[in-house]
Amino acid sequence: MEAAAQFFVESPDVVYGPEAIEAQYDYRTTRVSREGGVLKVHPTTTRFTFRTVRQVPRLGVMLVGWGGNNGSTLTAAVLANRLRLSWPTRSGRKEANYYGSLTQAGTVSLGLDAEGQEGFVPFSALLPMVAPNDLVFDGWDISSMNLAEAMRRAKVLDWELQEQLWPHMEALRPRPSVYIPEFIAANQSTRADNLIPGSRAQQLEQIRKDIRDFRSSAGLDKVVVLWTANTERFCEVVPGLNDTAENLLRTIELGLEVSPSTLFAVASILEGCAFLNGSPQNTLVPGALELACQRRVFVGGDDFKSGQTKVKSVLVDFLISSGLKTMSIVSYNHLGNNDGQNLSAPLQFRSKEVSKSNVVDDMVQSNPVLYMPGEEPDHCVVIKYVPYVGDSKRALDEYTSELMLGGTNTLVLHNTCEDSLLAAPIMLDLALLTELCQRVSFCTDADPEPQTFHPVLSLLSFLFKAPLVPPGSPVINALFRQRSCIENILRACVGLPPQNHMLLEHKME
Ligand code: NAI
Ligand code: DG6
Repeated sequence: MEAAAQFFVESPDVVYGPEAIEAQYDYRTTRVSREGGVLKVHPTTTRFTFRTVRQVPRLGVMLVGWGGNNGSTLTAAVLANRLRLSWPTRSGRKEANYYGSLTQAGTVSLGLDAEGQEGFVPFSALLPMVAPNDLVFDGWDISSMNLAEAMRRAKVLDWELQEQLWPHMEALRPRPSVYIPEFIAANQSTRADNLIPGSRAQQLEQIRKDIRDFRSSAGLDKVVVLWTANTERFCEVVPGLNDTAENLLRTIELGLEVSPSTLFAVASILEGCAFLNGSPQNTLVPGALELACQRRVFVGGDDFKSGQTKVKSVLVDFLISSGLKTMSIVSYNHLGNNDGQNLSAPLQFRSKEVSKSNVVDDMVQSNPVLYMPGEEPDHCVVIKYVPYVGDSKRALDEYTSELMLGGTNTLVLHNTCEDSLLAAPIMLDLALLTELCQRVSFCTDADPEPQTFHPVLSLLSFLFKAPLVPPGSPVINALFRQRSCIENILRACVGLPPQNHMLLEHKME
């Protein structure tokens, strides 16, 4: 990859110090109140000071499910880029890149020059970010396969690329993990040959030791933990069991019901490491969220937003915001990788169905002209396991909307692509953006005490199907609202106004 383009903001509000970038920023927003059926709108301005530490750390990423399709593909992608690999294919020579990563392959417009040309920089140039090629990987898997064998098992990458990567991945071995059979599909049991023995409390302790061991043996400043293991069934939230941090820790101590993913979340939080959940299940039960808030550790989730859902969160936003009344969404997909096999079991499918189904709620609720209170489109999600197609997922969608004067508009989409090649760059962005957020602090004129973002890191919503947000905060699913949130917060950190697309200077005589 090219080195990130550099830019500086020349403004009395922005100071580039040796340790940090400090920016004064006026946050202009509106507050709404309802009086007698009338909305009263109050513009407000809050003066913020953002501070971003410039020194990027040596960052380690621990993947739970490291030997899976996503885990092995992400590791391969970073190695292929670091080693600048290229390989022949039947359609010509390909070179390693980070396509699909918002931070590495997305850009931000910084404004217009005198000729009306826009100046773009990569997203990663907005603020100092860890370079993906510098990431160090480790992780756990219930399957003992080394990462080279796991890459071969995944059948995602071209053979020639696999051959080049093999010697670099052979020595990478997942650490043993926690296997509780009732949380994932029974068809996964043959993989489970790499397990942490002992009680839940001993398993928790072992995971914590693994994190500490990785941090010290690899000479890391920070570690982020990311769940990319199999989708689990939902876990019942039970008062006394997992509803508070104290109860959850006691549950682990007593060996009562806790999912493997929650055990990993608790271990990460106790080690002060951010934890991100790439699968749909409710890993971050209330007790885990409370623990994260108590320890001021970032958590994010749930379920990577990679393909079909990403398109849905653009298309339905487009339809409803254009004034078309979408009444039926039918999403069908089939895939043949191990994720698909796990999702062929009803309880694991149910976790995914829930996460895929709630993604248009905010768009429907945004338009009371079209939808009466409580009215919503039919929304059906089907997933089928078809081994032959492997990681190459097929997604078929049908959107039916009402037009004026009784008309009907039906859109049909068919998307085919390697699922893991969509997920891997999202995992990368999650690690890089989470780490960046750990270096940002801010205060306001009214509250000069520096603070960090809320531990439930909703800024990551762009990357998740079912974004977790702090209590009371709205859930945003619309993709470009989510993207604007990240872009505008990063812009604020260098004292730039939000991107408003008004181009007023070109609308005057
Ligand atoms: P995969 O089945 O290839 O990999 C999962 C790995 O997790 C396997 O190697 C398995 O042995 C391991 N595993 C299972 N339980 C474990 C445990 N308790 N501890 C450690 N390892 C464990 O699946 P893939 O395709 O890599 O997907 C991973 C997850 O990401 C799935 O939950 C999937 O639903 C989710 N996801 C994938 C997306 C994609 O586009 N590929 C998008 C959104 C979510
Ligand atoms: C079947 O849907 C497999 C799933 O794991 C998906 O591939 C994954 O959740 C991605 O879903 P989407 O809707 O973002 O493409």
